[in-house]
Amino acid sequence: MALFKKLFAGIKNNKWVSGIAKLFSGKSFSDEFWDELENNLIAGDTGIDFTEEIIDFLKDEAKSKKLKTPAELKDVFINKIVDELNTVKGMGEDFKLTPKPYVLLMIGVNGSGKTTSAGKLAAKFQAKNQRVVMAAADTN
Ligand SMILES: Nc1nc2c(ncn2[C@@H]2O[C@H](COP(=O)(O)OP(=O)(O)OP(=O)(O)O)[C@@H](O)[C@H]2O)c(=O)[nH]1
Ligand SMILES: [Mg+2]
Repeated sequence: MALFKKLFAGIKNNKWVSGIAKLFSGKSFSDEFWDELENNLIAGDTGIDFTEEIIDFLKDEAKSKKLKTPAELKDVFINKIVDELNTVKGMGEDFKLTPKPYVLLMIGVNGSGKTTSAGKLAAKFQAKNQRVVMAAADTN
């Protein structure tokens, strides 16, 4: 759980996170609340299938637990995301940067964020005094 505390502490000032937090401070479960939540999740890369799963799950929880306000649903929402993150293989584990040279291969469809993620990783490694070399390649 320490990982998620760190993760949430690191992103608490993020615009997207504060938008979601604001949404969950709303007064009622209006259609607007569910629409806004759906839009925010999709904009936050949650993916259409998982977004639908979250919304359906939260609607069921709100109904079965007779919740009246989004604030009462906030912890249920957070736990749902944390449970999903916990299913990701290697979640929370550090990269083991051995043996040297340590090679990371980024593969993905066009525009899926490879270069951005490579840049973020390179910055992290450099901050730990690792030397980073980047190389790009393409299929033909
Ligand atoms: N929402 C969101 N956008 C991202 C993320 N990472 C990258 N982007 C944006 O997605 C767009 C494409 O990112 P790139 O890093 O250029 O993707 P790429 O896979 O290297 O793209 P190609 O080299 O063209 O295949 C840019 O506008 C990025 O700002 C992310 O984690 N979330
Ligand atoms: Mg790229």
